[in-house]
Amino acid sequence: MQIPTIQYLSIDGELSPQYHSTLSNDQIVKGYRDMVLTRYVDERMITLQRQGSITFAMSAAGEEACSVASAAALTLEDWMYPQYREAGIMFWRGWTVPQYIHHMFGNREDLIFGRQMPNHFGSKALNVVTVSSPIGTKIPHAAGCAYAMKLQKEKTVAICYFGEGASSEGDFHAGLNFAAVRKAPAIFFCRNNGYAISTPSFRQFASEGVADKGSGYGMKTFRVDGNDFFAVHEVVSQAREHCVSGHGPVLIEAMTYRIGAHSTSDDPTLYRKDDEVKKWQTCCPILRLRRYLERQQLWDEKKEALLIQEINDSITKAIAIAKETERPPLQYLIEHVYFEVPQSLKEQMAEIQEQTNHA
Ligand SMILES: Cc1ncc(C[n+]2csc(CCOP(=O)(O)OP(=O)(O)O)c2C)c(N)n1
Ligand SMILES: [Mg+2]
Repeated sequence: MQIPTIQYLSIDGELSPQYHSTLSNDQIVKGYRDMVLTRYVDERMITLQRQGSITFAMSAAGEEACSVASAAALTLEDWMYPQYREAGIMFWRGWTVPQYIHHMFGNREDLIFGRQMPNHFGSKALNVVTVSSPIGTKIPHAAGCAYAMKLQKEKTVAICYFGEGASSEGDFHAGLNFAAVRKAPAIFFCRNNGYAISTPSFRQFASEGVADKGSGYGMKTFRVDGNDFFAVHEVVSQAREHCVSGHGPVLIEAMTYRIGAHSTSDDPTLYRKDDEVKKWQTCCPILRLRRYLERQQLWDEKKEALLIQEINDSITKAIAIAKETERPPLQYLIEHVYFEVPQSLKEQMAEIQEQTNHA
């Protein structure tokens, strides 16, 4: 049985009459601004990596609606478990450009003091659990977090973002099954962007998609156009309502496309055709929302030019400051992790310090 894809916004920015927005114009404009900001920050970070200023960068190009529109449907008390293409959730929740760029440099102002790779952000204040590289490992964590919320009778949800590639991990199956059986208020948000690095989704699973698996585990499931800001917002709002009403978890498969490379360590020209990328560029979630805003006379060329100027200036300023900001002290490598630093790590640190002194 084919699960239909929910869509409300056409490529030309026309909204379906069946859709009734619960978003204010201010929220829609904020969503647009945060999506554009995500796109520009990503582009500049890739350039910085090429210049040798940062070690690594990943981009959410083409997938910005997934993070920003879903974040817009949640409350600040809801916990988020992002993968690494979800910078948009950070901007929606109020992270500033300098905070993001300090993180990308892993310097002393980075909240996690460079202990993680770039794009592996997190913030306790924003209820965003730090990204970790091993794919899919956050899925059972989010299921457990949601179950704890249920036991504590909190009217909140935990959302976990991952790619379609993560659905091949054992953690995906364990996490979904646990959440379904325990009726945990968890939203599993799968960005099906067509690829897991170089592996196309048709080589990833024999099922029609990821959504079928939600039905298999007995949970409410949606498939949505992931490049449609309104449709993503609507299904996440409905999923949240379903969760907090005690009906158990929800799986969302957001159909989208990774326009850029997997990361700065990848060359996608080796495994996919340019035509495919060009086709998807016409469905760009940012362009679609801009066309909608222009139709509503909420946006125009002048506002666009001002926004781009503002974003570029803030990024340029933040990069200059991040470049001048000290690295975290070396001993932070072993501090703030254990309650008491183990002897073996103290010895390793002494060895590193000795070598640094002689260098
Ligand atoms: C357990 C594990 N296996 C392999 C990797 C290497 N790896 C990093 S990202 C990635 C692809 C993930 O694809 P997907 O889940 O579709 O997310 P996307 O990058 O497309 O957003 C792989 C295989 C990893 N980080 N962890
Ligand atoms: Mg993928």
